Amino acid sequence: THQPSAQQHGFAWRALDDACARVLPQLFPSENFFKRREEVRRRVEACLNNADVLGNGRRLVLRVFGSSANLFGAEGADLDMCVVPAASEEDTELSSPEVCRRVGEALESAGAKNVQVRDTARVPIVLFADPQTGLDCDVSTHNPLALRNTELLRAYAKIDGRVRGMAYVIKKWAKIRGINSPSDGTLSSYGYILCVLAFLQTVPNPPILPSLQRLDLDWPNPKNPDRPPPERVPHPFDASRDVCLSFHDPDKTGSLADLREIAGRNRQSLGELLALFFRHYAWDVDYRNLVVAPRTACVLPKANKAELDCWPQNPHLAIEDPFETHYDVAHVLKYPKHQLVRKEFMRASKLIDDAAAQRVDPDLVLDY
Ligand code: 3AT
Ligand code: MG
Repeated sequence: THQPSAQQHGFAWRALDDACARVLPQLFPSENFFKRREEVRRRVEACLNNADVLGNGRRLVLRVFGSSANLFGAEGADLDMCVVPAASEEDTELSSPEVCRRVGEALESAGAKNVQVRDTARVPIVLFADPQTGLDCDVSTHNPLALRNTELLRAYAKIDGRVRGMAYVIKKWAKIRGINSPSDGTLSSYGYILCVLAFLQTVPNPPILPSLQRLDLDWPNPKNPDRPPPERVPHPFDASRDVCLSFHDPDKTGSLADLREIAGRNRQSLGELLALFFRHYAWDVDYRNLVVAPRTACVLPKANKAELDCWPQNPHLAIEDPFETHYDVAHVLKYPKHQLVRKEFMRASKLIDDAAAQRVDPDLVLDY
């Protein structure tokens, strides 16, 4: 097909910028979003403590993770919550199916709707709808890595407005195109956000994002120049492994202004970045040989990953979890769903190229 000229691309990018400007204000949550969700969290926390789900009067705290806390949440998102013992030294068997079942019973007695207890899942979880607000909620009983990856995503979101802008548009696009449902074999929202982060680290020139996990090792720390290496802790579900939970948190290190200034040296617009994002995942990624890895800010060769079993050399998209480095967040994508997702990247990329060539607005179904 005819390749659009630079000037024609400019036209399509501006049209995408306009579409984003129309759509994003509808996607960003209202001011009440956090307040309403905090009320639900408190109510559920009180309910579980009243029912003494940890036993022997031990108190728990419910912590919010996922899109209600990572700055990538839209109004219709579910509320993801996780049980943490109030006294941190308590060695409660939180991952036991028993705690999960007691959570389910307590919620059922309190009138929660559609309670589903998944006590044999890797992360035991109870799904339900809050009776007062109708909000879809879930409570997992032991999920420290999800709490940590939520903090990581939140830190990235604060560095540059284009991070949130892109993630909201891609999440919405994936939902509309029907490719955002891990239970049907397509990618989770978390997976798409990791793809956006890896893209912003590696494709725009200069890069918009660093790897905060790498910066943790490299950033000068005047208070402690002889900092010990980051600590590795036992993996919460798998005693044979350990994980490193450190990352450079700009809020805690006072480096946010510096990171924003560095990101701002890149002047590419949201529309241009979206066009490049679709083209990158449609045509440029060597899916057979490479792993998308926001931990390192570069793509990793599948063949060099230590845990080879987890990284078969097939043409599927593979995404390394930032903390569970043996875990492929995209493992749910099996043939033919990986092709479906890849074809959607191609479709979007072609629509943008066609729109550029014909000077019409690209129809990514962004407006609705
Ligand atoms: P939505 O707005 O609900 O679509 P989300 O960011 O809340 O997006 P999910 O509900 O799919 O995403 O997942 C909730 C959180 O659970 C996000 C992340 O902290 C954690 N999580 C999800 N999938 C994985 C995974 N495969 N590995 C590790 N953590 C995960
Ligand atoms: Mg969620």
